[in-house]
Amino acid sequence: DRMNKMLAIDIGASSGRVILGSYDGLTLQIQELHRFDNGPVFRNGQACWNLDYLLLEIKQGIEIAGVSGHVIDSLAIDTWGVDFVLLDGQGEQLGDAVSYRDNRTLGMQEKLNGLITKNTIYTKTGIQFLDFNTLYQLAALTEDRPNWFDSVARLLFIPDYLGYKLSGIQHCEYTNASTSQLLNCASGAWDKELLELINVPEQWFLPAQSPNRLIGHYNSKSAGQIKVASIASHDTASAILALPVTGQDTVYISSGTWSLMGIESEHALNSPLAQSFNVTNEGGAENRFRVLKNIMGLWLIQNVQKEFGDFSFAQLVNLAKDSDAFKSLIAPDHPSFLNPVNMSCAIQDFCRETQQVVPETPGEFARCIFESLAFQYRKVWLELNQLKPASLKRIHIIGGGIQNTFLNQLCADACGVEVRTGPIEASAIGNICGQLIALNQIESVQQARELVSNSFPIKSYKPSQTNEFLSHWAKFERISLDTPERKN
Ligand code: ADP
Ligand code: LRH
Repeated sequence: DRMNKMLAIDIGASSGRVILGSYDGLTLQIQELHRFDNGPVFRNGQACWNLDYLLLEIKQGIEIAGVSGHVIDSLAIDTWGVDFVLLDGQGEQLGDAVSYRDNRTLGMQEKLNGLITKNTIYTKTGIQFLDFNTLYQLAALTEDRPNWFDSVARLLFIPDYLGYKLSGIQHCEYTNASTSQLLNCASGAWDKELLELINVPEQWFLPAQSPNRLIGHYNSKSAGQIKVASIASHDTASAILALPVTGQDTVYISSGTWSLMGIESEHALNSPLAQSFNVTNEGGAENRFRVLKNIMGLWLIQNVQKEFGDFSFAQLVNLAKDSDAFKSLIAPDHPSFLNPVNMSCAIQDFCRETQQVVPETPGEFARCIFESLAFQYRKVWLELNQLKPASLKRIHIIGGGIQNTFLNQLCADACGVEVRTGPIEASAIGNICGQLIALNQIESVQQARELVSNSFPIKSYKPSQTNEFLSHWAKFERISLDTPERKN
């Protein structure tokens, strides 16, 4: 029998890659064919995504596969959540693809609070309150009402839009649509009341369809006609599909630009306790829920890296190791870190305003960021343990961030449990497994996870310095509460 070959087009907030997956019926192998930078760009005064550039890079990656002689069964796209493109009646893009980091949503949550209770929104959608949810982005847009607004015929989320540009097919995939905070978590349908509240017609949306199905074709120059699959197109959903464990005793962290930390559940956990932790219930493959929290993640170090210029991530990790422990801590999720003009200055301001030592060197910044993330992991670990008492045994980290072995160890130390890591390219691997399901080569998420576990190595980290973390826990709690105002 010949191998199945699939292309995963996985675009995170910091980089995009085209990865070839080869499946021989027993194991899966991956090979990176193309990698390109991604990040917010400024357009018309707003933080946006450069989708034309991303499309060119995607097409280039597909041609690399063709020119290398690979016969490709299918391809599929996953990206970050919440953001979207609007189309007119002719299917042409209207306005820019504004990034979730743009500040147009400032104050929108408060505005909607006057019209509907947070409790109603949470009970309906199960989605965590984040300023940048599609709900608040659309509220900001309808308030702005640019002159093209009345011409809108369709809203496509970013991966659906990129898929449309390849295949001509307009589609709405469920896992990514669920991040909008506009889907009802019980029915999976668009919530009419929420849409009316923000003056958005329901016709803009297609019904959200569960992933792992074939939806169209792409005609490439060198690889011929390739099937286009719809997989769990929210990158985090694909990453969690590729978790090499099937038990219910594991907390995952999908570690990249964001750290998405949580558990999988058959049912949405949208109780008042869950709401008090602002835990989200995003949709997963096979109608499972991703009960998780967003943590600001490696975005913090990405910015510091750019500001200091000369250091690789590996070098910053080494400098952090050589710096003093527990000198300065930040609350990673503080709004002042979402899109600051200068991250290093925002961190210094935070430390100054909370009466701590102010970091100055790259190593001191990196140490502060990694330790603070580890403390935040502990905070969320404790909350998840309250939602699932006595059942959680370890943490499993996937994604590019696991190359930071120092942070993996800090996570084990701070949480006082074993941490396992791998694979690195979890989103791309989950994307490929989704295609294998669409191609009828494997049957289920369970089988996908067994395949991942048989194909990629896993590392283990045992907790060692938990007492040191515990002795600074009260300080972390203090600075987490005592937070300065958001500046923008
Ligand atoms: P995303 O998909 O959100 O763009 P990735 O999953 O690709 O992000 O993870 C990228 C992050 O992984 C980087 O921001 C960096 O912090 C971390 N990383 C990558 N390589 C290394 C390395 N060699 N050492 C330490 N950290 C690394
Ligand atoms: C991670 C991610 C995350 C979303 C954010 C917008 O890439 O998709 O799950 O909350 O980006």
